[in-house]
Amino acid sequence: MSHKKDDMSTEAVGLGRRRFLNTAALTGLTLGVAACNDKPETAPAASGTSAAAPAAHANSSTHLKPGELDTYYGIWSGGHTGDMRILGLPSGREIHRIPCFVPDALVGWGVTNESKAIMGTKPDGHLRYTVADTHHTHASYKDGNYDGRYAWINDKINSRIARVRLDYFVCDKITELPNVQGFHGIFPDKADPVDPAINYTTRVFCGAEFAIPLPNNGGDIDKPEKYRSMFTCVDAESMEVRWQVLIDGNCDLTATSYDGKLAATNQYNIENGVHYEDMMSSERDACLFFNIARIEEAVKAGKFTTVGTSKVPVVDGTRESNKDPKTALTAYVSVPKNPHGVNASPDAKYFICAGKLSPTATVIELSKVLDWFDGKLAELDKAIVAEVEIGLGPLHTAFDGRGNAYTTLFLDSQVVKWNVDAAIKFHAGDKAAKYVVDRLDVHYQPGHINASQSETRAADGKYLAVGCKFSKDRFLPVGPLHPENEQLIDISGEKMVLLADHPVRGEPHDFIIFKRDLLKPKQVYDLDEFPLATKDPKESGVTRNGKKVTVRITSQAPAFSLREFTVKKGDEVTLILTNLDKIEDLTHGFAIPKYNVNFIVNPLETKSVTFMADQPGIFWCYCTHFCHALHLEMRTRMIVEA
Ligand code: K7E
Ligand code: CUA
Ligand code: CA
Repeated sequence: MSHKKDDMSTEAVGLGRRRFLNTAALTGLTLGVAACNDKPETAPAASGTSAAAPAAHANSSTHLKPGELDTYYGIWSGGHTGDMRILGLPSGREIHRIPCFVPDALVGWGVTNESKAIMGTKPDGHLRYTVADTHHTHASYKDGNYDGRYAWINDKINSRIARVRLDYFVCDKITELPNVQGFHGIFPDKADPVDPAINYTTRVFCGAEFAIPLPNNGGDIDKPEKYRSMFTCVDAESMEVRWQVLIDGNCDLTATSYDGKLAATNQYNIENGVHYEDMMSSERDACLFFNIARIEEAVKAGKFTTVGTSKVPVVDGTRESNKDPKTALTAYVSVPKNPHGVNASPDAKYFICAGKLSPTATVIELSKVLDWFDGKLAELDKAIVAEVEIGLGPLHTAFDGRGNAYTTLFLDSQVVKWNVDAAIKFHAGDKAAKYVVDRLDVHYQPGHINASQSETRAADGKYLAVGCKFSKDRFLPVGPLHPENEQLIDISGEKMVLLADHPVRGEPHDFIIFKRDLLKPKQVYDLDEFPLATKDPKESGVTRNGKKVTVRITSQAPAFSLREFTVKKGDEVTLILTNLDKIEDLTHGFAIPKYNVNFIVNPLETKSVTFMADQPGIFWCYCTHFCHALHLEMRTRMIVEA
């Protein structure tokens, strides 16, 4: 098909409903207003779509009886709350929130010294950042499936990546990426490109969205043609930045191949435009591939520069410098138009880019991209094995492990199920190949989509979750701010069946779903993990070193080890609390009125807080977590002498 036809011209699509929405969408874009503010057509019985009403059998599959456990974990990005949410599926119950980038009063995230050290502080001891915007979360791999070690999540605002330990479900490291703004897509590698023995995640790739002057210190402000974005590799263990690649375009999502050789990011602004009309001026942008082994060879050989005060090696991955396949570090595969999302198929063969401003999905065969790097494929564009129309505003794609892809259609408010092999046949000229298998109306304007085990070799094609950006009329009205609507769909059969609506606070964006037996969380800490632990209640007490005072306390229901402790006005107090209760689910809290202190300690956990004793008086430090029949009585008295 001609590339000209891939744009959002009304001729490109035949159906009346789509023609209508198409026009509206284009108008909306031109005006710079989200087209989806218009109430979309919602007729669930639109011909050619599955009925939106749940099938009779569907209810039983999401409703768990009291006491029943879910069969899948879902890891959801928390959006503006800056946390990671743990859901049980298929029930959709939210089980846990793991604070990462933003303070959290329950656990004392951003209050305790340990969490502040992870989050990062200014010289005055205050948190460096208190806002975040998380989008994408992915977990570590081994043998092409999740191995339960880590999950990572991005903060777009401040370009931070957080790592969550999946044994304790806590954030243990945060790294701020240098030289970038709008860090967006994130994906761990699945193997090492050179050493086959390393069949697990050792790198995390991070794509940045915005192009900025490099260094961004006041120079080149009026020279947007010099602004550039970067692609960053972070070490999965140390969480240090290994290297960066200077690129053209703005990164949306990131994907990685199963053999570790390739990473990719879809570029929607290959025009390097500053305004949106510039960003959509070209009919095609790019899916940008990174040859990981070559990049790391270049870094090893010293073929890199650095930017400003950053010491991170930066290699040149711009289009102009990488035209010769024999030496190229990157490959820009041309895809239409302002593409959104790039996703790796579970058979390890393809990356799929959705067109967003083109009604198409593009299928890129990874072995052919490698052939190009090896000089065996003359034209890089020949790595595209399908580019097929699927509907309006395609964004993200998930897989069922049976050869089908499921792509969200933002403008059509649909999920389209399409067969990848049939699409490839159609693209090759077999016009009888029917690649669209099913369409399902969703509610409304879906963005991310993921299926159970979708981006692993163990894709099992059971459940599909869709993050709908608009909920409109699906929940009780609560004023102007509507929740988003996470919809769950049964994809075990030929037709998709809508199972459930769940309201969520905006805006989760992305999530993964996997079998519960892949995780073996621990429910009690090990005191040896905490250098500050007070192992014996007899070690409790107050020690003074000039104006610095250390208070050691332990908790064992229903009492703290100290009934009271005394400090002086003007002291810098460090309070270390160790929970010596060692049975599951016995958490204590510690709150100090007027001192802005509140945190919890889980079984055999130690945390500390440091504050200035600037207000004299009596302060009842109380347990905040209902732990015992004598929970209300569980207190200690802080006496601050004038
Ligand atoms: Cu994951 Cu919007 Cu951040 Cu798509 S990107 S929705
Ligand atoms: Cu300890 Cu409540
Ligand atoms: Ca563009």
